[in-house]
Parts: sequence; structure tokens; C-alpha cells
Amino acid sequence: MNAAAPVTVLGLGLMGQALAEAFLREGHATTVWNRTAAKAEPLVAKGARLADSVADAVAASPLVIVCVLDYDAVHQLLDPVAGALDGRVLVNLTSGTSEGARETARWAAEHGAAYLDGAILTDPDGVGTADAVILYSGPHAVFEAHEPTLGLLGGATTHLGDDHGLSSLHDVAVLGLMWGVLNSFLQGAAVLGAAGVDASTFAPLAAKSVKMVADWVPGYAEQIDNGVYPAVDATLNTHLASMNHLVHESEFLGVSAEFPKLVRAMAERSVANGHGAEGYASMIELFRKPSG
Ligand code: FVH
Repeated sequence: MNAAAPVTVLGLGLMGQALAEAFLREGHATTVWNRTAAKAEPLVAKGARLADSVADAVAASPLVIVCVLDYDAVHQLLDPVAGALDGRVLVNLTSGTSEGARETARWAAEHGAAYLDGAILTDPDGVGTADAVILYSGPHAVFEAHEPTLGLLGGATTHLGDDHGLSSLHDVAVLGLMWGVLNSFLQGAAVLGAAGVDASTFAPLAAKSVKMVADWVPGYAEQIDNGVYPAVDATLNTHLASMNHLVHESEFLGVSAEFPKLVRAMAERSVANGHGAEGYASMIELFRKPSG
């Protein structure tokens, strides 16, 4: 596939605009469409062609990228023009679930389109930079054929495998990680804030601690994959004692103890299941099955 191949971008929200801009910057003939046409104006000023309709936009390029609110919006937009997708490569960078991705892949195949699902792990400003991470899943040959074009969107463009659901699965895994870290930071900021320490003062220590924990991840991953959880840094019993301190400090200072209590309840169950002398990674046994 020619590196300056024409490309269509459907959906010009914050992310869609950034995607289209990245293609325009690299000299690709870029056709755009958005439900609210006015959002295309800055792109048209930079050389994009605004299509009259979704069908016109799909017809304009062999590579069609869609990035809208959710998969329902994808289908509202594309179902009426499904016939026009025949012979096209559809790359869906809309966030969703793995089942939604697989269902959309089946739908695309029924209409003769090759399909890649994707997940963007960066904000719009990061698109097109070396730091951007964009994950793809679906047939490797399709990814490979369009990698030169897709590669313009992000530095670490990664194909995860043929299963279309893999990018959405990785996306939610990373989002969960992000919320876990952020919730813990907010708990710490609340506790310290109640004692008169502002969040900005806490920030450098918090960032350093996140980095320290990040360094543990490969070792924990190895334990999880091997199914054995030696206590390298501390036993789960020791972690549980410290969780009690956080719960008590939170209650004493009059801030919410909801989040640390949830974490503590899981650790208590894990200890009750016999993992107290093992490492923290043994908690994976609880995460692997539905509670209650
Ligand atoms: N923005 C970000 O940082 C995150 C990074 C991680 C991945 N997300 C995902 O990207 C998808 C789009 O997000 P967005 O930030 O571009 O979102 P908005 O700026 O709110 O734009 C939404 C676009 O979707 C169009 N749209 C909504 N509903 C429909 C519909 N029924 N039919 C057709 N288009 C629809 C909307 O059109 P309009 O309101 O401008 O007319 C926008 O183009 C999303 O999955 C994030 O999770 C971004």
C-alpha cells in the first residue's frame, strides 16, 4: 500500500479531528465526514475534502477509519451504507468491548469489508507523536498492508493478533489500571488533605511510588503466569495490616474509607482462602472468578 494512499476519516470529534490532521500532515488525500458538518471546517482549511454523505466518504478511499462515540454510533452511521463497504478496509478506532469488536467484524465480513479493530491509548494531542500507543487487532495481513498509513497515527503501533476483540480487551485492562492508580492517588490526597497537606505537595512522592510499583509488574506477572506467589516484597498478611492503617486513618480524619475498605475486604478473603503467607500477586485468584 502506497504510504500516501487516500484515507477517509468518519467522525470528527476531538479524536477524529486529530486522526485526520495526522494524515493531512503527511500529505495523504484525506476525505472526512461528520454528523455535525461544521466540525470539518478546520480540516477543510488544511486540505481535507468534506464528503457530502457517509456513502461518498466510504467510496473515496480504500482505507476507511471510523472514530465516533461508541459502537451504536458506528452502526447508526455505517449500517445504511453497508453495501458501499464492499472491498474496503474498515478500521474502527472507537472504544468498545471485545464482543462489540467481534460482532462488528462479522458484520463487516458479511458486507465484503476487511476489518481491523483498534484502541487508542493516547489523547488527541498525542496522536501522530512517538509517544502515542494505538493497538490493533484483526487479520495480520490487513494490518501489514496498511501499517505505513496507520503508523502515522502513533509511535508504538502494535498488532495484537487476529482476534478482533484483543484491542478492546487490552484497552479496558489499561483503563482499569489507570483508574486503580488514580483512585489510590485520590485516597492519599484526601487523607493528606484532611491533615493540611495539599495534593501538589503529595504529587512527587505519589509519582515516585507509582514508578516503584510499576517496576514490580514484570515480577508479579511471572508469578501469575507460573501460578506460584512467593512473598518477595511483603506477605499478604503484612499488606492487610497496612490496609487496616489506611482504613483507620481515613475514618479518623473523616474522609471516605469506601475504597480502602473494598481493597481490604478482598485481601481478607484472600487470606481466609489461605494466601496470607504468600505475596500480593496471589490475589489474582480472587480476580479470576466472579465474587459472591
Ligand atoms: N478523546 C480522547 O482522549 C479519547 C482517547 C481514548 C479513545 N477515545 C475514544 O475515541 C472515540 C471518540 O472520542 P472523541 O474524544 O472524539 O469524542 P467526541 O469529541 O465526543 O466525539 C464523538 C464523535 O462521535 C460522533 N457521534 C456520536 N454519536 C453519533 C451518531 N449516533 N452518529 C454519528 N456520529 C455520532 C460525534 O458526532 P457529532 O456529535 O460531532 O455530530 C463526534 O464526531 C470514543 O470511542 C472514545 O472513547 C478518545
